[in-house]
Amino acid sequence: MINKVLIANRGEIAVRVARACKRLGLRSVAVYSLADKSSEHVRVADEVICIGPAPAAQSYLNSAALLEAAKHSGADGVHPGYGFLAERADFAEQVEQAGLVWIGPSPETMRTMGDKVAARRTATAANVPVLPGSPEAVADPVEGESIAAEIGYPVLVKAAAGGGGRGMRVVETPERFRERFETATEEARLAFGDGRLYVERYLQRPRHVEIQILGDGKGRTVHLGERECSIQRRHQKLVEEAPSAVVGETLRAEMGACAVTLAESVGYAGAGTVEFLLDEDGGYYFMEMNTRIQVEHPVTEMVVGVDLVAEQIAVGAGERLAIDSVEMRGHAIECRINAEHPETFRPSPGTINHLRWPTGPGVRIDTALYEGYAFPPFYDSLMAKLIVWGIDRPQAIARLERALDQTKIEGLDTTLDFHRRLVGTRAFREARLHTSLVDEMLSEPETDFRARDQSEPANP
Ligand code: MV4
Repeated sequence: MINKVLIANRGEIAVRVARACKRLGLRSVAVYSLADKSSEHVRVADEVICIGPAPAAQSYLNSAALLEAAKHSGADGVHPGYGFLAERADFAEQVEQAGLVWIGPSPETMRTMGDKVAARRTATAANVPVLPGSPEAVADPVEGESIAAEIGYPVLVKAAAGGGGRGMRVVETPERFRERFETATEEARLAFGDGRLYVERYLQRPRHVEIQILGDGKGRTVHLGERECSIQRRHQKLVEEAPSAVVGETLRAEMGACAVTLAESVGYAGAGTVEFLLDEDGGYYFMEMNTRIQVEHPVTEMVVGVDLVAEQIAVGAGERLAIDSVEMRGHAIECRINAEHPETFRPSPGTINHLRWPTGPGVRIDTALYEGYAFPPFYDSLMAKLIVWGIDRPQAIARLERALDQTKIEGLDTTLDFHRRLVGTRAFREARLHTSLVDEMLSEPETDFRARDQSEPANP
């Protein structure tokens, strides 16, 4: 049902998708902007088409140019990667109306999950735990305040059209409710053209744990375990791992069943992620569902041995899922290596004048970098993902330390030094992770984040 895949993306994920196409015996078409003529993703695809100038709005977000490229190349499937148009239901609809296969769930499912109020309603209907909150968007601050009083403070007001933290405000006390509600409404209107808000009990320092699912839309859905994604800064994940140190077999089975039930309730076809917040008492609560392949999918691949992108394409092509259930084996950790300053995280584009990658058992690099490449300033700053696997978490950490030491990227600032520091902290080694950890590490380096005890062997 698919012979040729148009990859509507760039960088490492476009390279990743092209490789999966090759493995499946499908032809791939890369698209590129004028800033990306010499990008690696253009070199690994079977065919290439220029779709416009450097700014994403005129290239990778230009749906008309992408559809034209698909038509011109004779592609019959479109893989969106992550970011850009990956979660735009309207684009998915245009792809299907052009007679092409959208490699992802239906536009209707994307629309439901893209509206956080509808997603919460769907989760509630599927008996998936949600935090106490408003069942629908609240009409005005008065209604919001009365719901907040029932829930108890602190509460969080969140944009229905949101995600990624925009249009979100913590409210500590009733006196502050109206003001915070109004600023969040304005922010959401400005960012999304939709000011609707809902209210939830606010969890302080939660863990972010997400379940990977695959569905074929033909009656089979499986979960592939969880990823721990708590190590982030300003809603940008920096390190992800699988499994989570706090998720045992029972909790995994429970959260996995919730994710599968939710996916089945919308006839989910493709790869998806159900995000949960975990509190300190082992409670878990639905947060959002992402209808795309995610940056951090490799940690799941490393512990379950499934090629998620290949499965995603196969299901898109109309095949039934061949996977019954999976077992997680060992432990995987991913570090996102960004072209950013390791302390301020300021973007740092530039030319890679020296590059050396680590090698060895259980080491994987997903990247589109090469020596001499001028890393462009126009798109996101992810340069590479360093993924390690070990039989258990301590071995994975030992391999990660060695791999980070072996890696050399010269010519621009990178987050490598952040990762080297993070893996040495006691909080990380003891897996005491939560969503405020990085902020605390950067603001109070003397407390819990001093280097580990020197008596601890570096490579157990
Ligand atoms: C929350 C929360 C605490 N309580 N909801 C962040 C982005 C958006 N997807 C939802 N987010 C959060 N929702 C309740 N009821 C804390 C966050 C949150 C967060 C979640 C996951 C990873 C990092 C985060 C950083 C700050 C806030």
